[in-house]
Amino acid sequence: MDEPRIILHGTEYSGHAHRVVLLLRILEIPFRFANAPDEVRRSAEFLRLNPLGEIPVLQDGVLVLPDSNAILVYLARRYAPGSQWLPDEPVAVARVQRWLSIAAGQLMYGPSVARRIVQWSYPADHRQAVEIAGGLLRFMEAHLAQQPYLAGEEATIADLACYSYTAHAPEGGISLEPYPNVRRWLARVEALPRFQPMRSSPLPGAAASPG
Ligand SMILES: N[C@@H](CCC(=O)N[C@@H](CS)C(=O)NCC(=O)O)C(=O)O
Repeated sequence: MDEPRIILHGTEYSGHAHRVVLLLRILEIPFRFANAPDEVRRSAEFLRLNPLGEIPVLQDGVLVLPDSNAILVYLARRYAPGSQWLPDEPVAVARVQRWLSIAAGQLMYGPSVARRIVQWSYPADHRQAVEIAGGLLRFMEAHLAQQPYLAGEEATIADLACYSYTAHAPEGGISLEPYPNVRRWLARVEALPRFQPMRSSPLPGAAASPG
């Protein structure tokens, strides 16, 4: 069988990589997943792909593109132009961008960091991460009372960007029980075509890092 044109460097515990996997599967784009744990990310070969040493990185032919949200934007425009996943209309695309910013902001420094602390002993302040997560989840709960998806009536890359670390917040000691609208939204994302869950974290200390 031919090698797929697209390679996604990530790990199975990385929510940043998982959001890209979700879109690749929804759009039925063939790809190869290249596992890139800590030691790979520190290699000279990987640092040539992303000098920041972070996953995910997408390779599409000669294109090398790091950063999960940049990759979502690229894939939506390149492989699904004019689709619901990244609308053209100015206000609609700005609404999507708002949630991509939240995914790189409060979602990262709240639920994602809390999970890294609990599962992989990441050196950061758990209390602060829980506080950030609480503010975000309360906002999402109110927001999702008004609309089914984060950027409006249809699923977009905003939902994919925010799904993985929200769904796995309990692995960071953050309960989703108080947030029924958030849980209904997670179920909507899980009902999207070819949805595949992210692997649950191992017990604390079982792996060096999420990636
Ligand atoms: N802004 C980046 C952040 C990605 C990120 O934080 N990736 C983590 C793994 S989930 C990473 O590779 N961290 C560096 C490390 O752990 O060595 C993105 O959205 O892709």
